[in-house]
Amino acid sequence: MRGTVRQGEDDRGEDQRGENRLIADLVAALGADHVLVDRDLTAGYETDWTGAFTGRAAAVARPASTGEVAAVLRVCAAHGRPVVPQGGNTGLVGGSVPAGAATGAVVLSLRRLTAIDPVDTAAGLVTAAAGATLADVQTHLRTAGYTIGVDLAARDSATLGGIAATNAGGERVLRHGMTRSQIAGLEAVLADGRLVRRLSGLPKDNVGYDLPALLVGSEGTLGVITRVQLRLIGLPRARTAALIAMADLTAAVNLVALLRATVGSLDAVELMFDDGITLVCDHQGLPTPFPGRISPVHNTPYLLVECVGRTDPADELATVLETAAGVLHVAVATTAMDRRRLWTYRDGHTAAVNALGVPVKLDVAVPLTRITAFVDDLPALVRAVTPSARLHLWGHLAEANLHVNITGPDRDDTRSRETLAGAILTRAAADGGSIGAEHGVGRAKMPWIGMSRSPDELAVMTAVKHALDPAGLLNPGVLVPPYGIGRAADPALP
Ligand code: FAD
Ligand code: 2HG
Ligand code: ZN
Repeated sequence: MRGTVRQGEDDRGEDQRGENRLIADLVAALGADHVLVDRDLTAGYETDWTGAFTGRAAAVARPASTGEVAAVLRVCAAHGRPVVPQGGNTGLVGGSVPAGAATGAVVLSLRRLTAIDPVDTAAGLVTAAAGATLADVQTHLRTAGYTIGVDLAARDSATLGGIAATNAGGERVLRHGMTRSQIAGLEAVLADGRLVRRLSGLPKDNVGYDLPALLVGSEGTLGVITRVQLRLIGLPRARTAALIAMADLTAAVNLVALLRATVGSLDAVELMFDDGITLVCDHQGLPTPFPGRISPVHNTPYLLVECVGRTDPADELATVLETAAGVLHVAVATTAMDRRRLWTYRDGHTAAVNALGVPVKLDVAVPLTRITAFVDDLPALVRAVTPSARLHLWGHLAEANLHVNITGPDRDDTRSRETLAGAILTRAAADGGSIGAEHGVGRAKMPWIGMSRSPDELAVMTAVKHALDPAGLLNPGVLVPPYGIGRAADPALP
């Protein structure tokens, strides 16, 4: 008995010495100021934006260059220590924090890599370090008369590296596609410190596998992105936004098709509902866009449509809206201030929902032909699991992407939360949809990944992961089952 206790003490002593050596090697690589171990300093890196995922980190490493990122990864590889890359920590699927299989990992924060290169107008590109925020890049470009085709409400904190790593969608996908289609190149460091750099800026460079495309959307599991090169878009001279209250969701879906077919300047079509707008108004102390509720009975759907062009697109949009079926009310905004006011109703949803408690957060795609039936059936699906739960719905209608948030179940009521998620994701998959439309899989969607990817596809993903990160150190538990040091072997391994 005493021997066993002593053995346990020996193990703990050895663990502590190992921990000390890891920290000492990280400090040797970055300096003591940029290796955080004090709980007060690490806490903000250990819990995700929603508050649903949390775990202790061995340390937070804050490199300031690609070379320092490589040094951190070499130290972690030598110690067999998992690494969780982190940008702005605005991710919504728990992939940016050291939770679950990544507990005890080193959080590798990219936030000190903030350099943005001068705009390359000849090539039509901008290159920036991974830790630059989307808002900083947008501001940098605006002064030169450009923008990029990615935009989302977390722009002030979300980083280019995080946006690339999650292949973020956002509010401009209709015209510009998701992040992957806007990335011209990138630089990344692999788990063992090797570098992949594809930043030539050449539009034609067709030599071999498209490694940047593979790293985009890899959620920190294949490499740490250190630089991102994006295609520029000329800043539109004129913009018009319109908030449109619709008779019902079917009319809204039909209007999307009509706008797509007839309004060349169409840039965004976002979906909200009356109760979501009311929630945002209550949360931010705003007036409702139209006086009172549109309908005392129905939860009226709204479209927020934006058009952009060299000349004012307002007339083009108005002409279509005047005769479109199911349009109840329209508020048009042409000035920057009025447009911002309308977008606040849209962009305020995530924060307003989080203020009610940690939501069950789902991000599905459902074919537009089935979306009305899916939305109609949701309240009963939710009630069947948690009668008192509150359902919040909004999304990117042109991409058939619905954000389904449910508040009510306690953060620790894992059973209700997983039953709810399972029921809704099963329905989305049965309708030919996706369980993860734009936020990624992270830790949150791992139990259901098999609903959207076949066993063969999952085996190929696992093989790719093993090829790039054989020790399984990068973001374990995300996208493929964890394997490697101290973990059960992955049964999917050959
Ligand atoms: P983090 O949250 O830090 O990380 C996200 C994932 O990427 C993690 O798995 C992490 O390990 C990995 N990662 C981060 N940086 C790197 C790197 N340099 N190299 C390798 N891996 C890395 N998402 C959308 O798609 N569309 C939206 O409309 C949208 N709106 C949002 C609105 C709000 C209010 C919030 C809070 C979030 C929203 N998101 C949206 C989710 C989130 O903002 C995006 O996924 C964003 O791209 C994450 O960027 P980040 O820098 O915060 O990454
Ligand atoms: C959005 O489009 C974001 O608002 C966040 O993707 C969605 O909070 C959410 O569920
Ligand atoms: Zn979204």
